[in-house]
Formats: sequence, C-alpha cells, structure tokens
Amino acid sequence: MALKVYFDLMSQPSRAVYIFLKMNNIPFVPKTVALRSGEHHTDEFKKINPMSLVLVIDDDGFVLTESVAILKYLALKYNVPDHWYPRSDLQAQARVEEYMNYQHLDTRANGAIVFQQLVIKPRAMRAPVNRAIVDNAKNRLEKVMSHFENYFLKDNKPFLCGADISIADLLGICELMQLYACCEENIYESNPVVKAWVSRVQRRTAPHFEEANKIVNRVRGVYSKQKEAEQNAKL
Ligand SMILES: N[C@@H](CCC(=O)N[C@@H](CS)C(=O)NCC(=O)O)C(=O)O
Repeated sequence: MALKVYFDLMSQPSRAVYIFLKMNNIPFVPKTVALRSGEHHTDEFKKINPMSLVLVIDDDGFVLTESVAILKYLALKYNVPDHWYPRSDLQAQARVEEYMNYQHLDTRANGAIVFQQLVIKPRAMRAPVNRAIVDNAKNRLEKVMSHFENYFLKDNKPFLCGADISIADLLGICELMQLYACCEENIYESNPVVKAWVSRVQRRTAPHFEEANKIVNRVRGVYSKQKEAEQNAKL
C-alpha cells in the first residue's frame, strides 16, 4: 500500500517533508488538508490525527505525526543518501539531531509568531496585530540568525550540519520562508552568511523548493498588496 501524506504546503513542516519526498523520489499519495478552510478540524481528519495538526503520514496503517519523527522515519525506511540523516557516523547524526532539537523553540516558534501576528491574526481572525509580540519574536530571530552564523554555519560550513544538505536544512529553510511570506525576509537576508546559506539550500533543492513554495509566493503577493493599501489609506 502506498504511503499517504496529509499536508498543507502553507505549513512549514509540510513543505520540508514534501521537498524531502520529491528530492528522494519517494512515491506517495498526496492528501491535502486545507488549514485555511479548517479541514484539519473535521471529524474525518481527527480520526487520522486527533491533535488536528498537519502533517501526518499513513504508511500502510502506521500513522505518524511530528515532522522530525517523520523525516527520520522516511530517511531510514527508504535508505536515502546518508547526508540527509547520517547513520554510520554517530557524530554527524548528532549534529543533525542538535539542530532539529534547537529549532522548535527558536527558528520555528519565533518565525511562526511573526507570521501568525502579521498575516493570520488580522485577516483570518480579524484581530489587531500585537506589535510587542512581533518585536519580541523579531528580536529573538535576530539571535537565531546569529546562532546560525556563529554556531551552525561557523567555519564556512555550507549546510547547517555538515558539508552536504540534511533534513535539518529543510526544516530550517521552510521556517524562514514563513518570514518571506510576510515580507520580513530582511531578518535573514541582512545576515550575509545566512543569506548565502538560504540561496545554497534553494539551489540544492531545485526545482522542488520553488514548487513547494508557490503558495508562499502567493501569500506574499496578497499580503504585500494589502499592506500597501493600508499604508496608502493612512496618508
Ligand atoms: N510539531 C509539529 C507541528 C505541527 C503544527 O504545528 N502544524 C501546524 C501547521 S505548521 C498546524 O497544523 N496548525 C493548525 C492549527 O494550529 O490549527 C510538527 O513539527 O509536525
């Protein structure tokens, strides 16, 4: 039975797994779950994931949530090239684990807060943006960018955990693209080391990166037009 993947490409972990599947030619049945229309709250989806979150995989009846667990499971099951998730070199594997453990409360949490405040809150929830929350998350992201530069990418390391791309890079870049969606890319582009890493990962994952991020580009287009209209209305 085919691997079923329940996802929405507007979700950062969904994009990371999608790019991974495509890069490694792993066949899967795509099952899109539109977060925007609340499909993740339906009884049908809750039967698959009672937590009402994407993404989820169903591998012949083995249901698994959590992007980090999913990426590791797929890397091991499909025996993908070792650089994605090193098996033989324990220290190389630990480096990938290190970033994946780091990212939850740093790259991911703060990038998601900025996106939720600027895009989801005013539009989907019709609530005002809390500038203090945005500024706090942006300050934290500046620290994250400095950790990227001075720790993960130090000594001219091309990728977060070594000489070639790993699942950690996919998780990292997909979180940063949430900032691109809300025109806050300056947070990572102002750091030359991180900016170069972003371009490197984009090139290394082409053309799947662009495909997975089509929706991000669309959201950015709509958001920037709305922002411009709001600014013009204030003049
Ligand atoms: N730790 C989970 C996070 C899953 C998650 O937060 N998914 C979000 C999209 S990125 C979601 O489904 N949100 C729906 C909601 O909060 O209602 C993972 O890495 O897979």
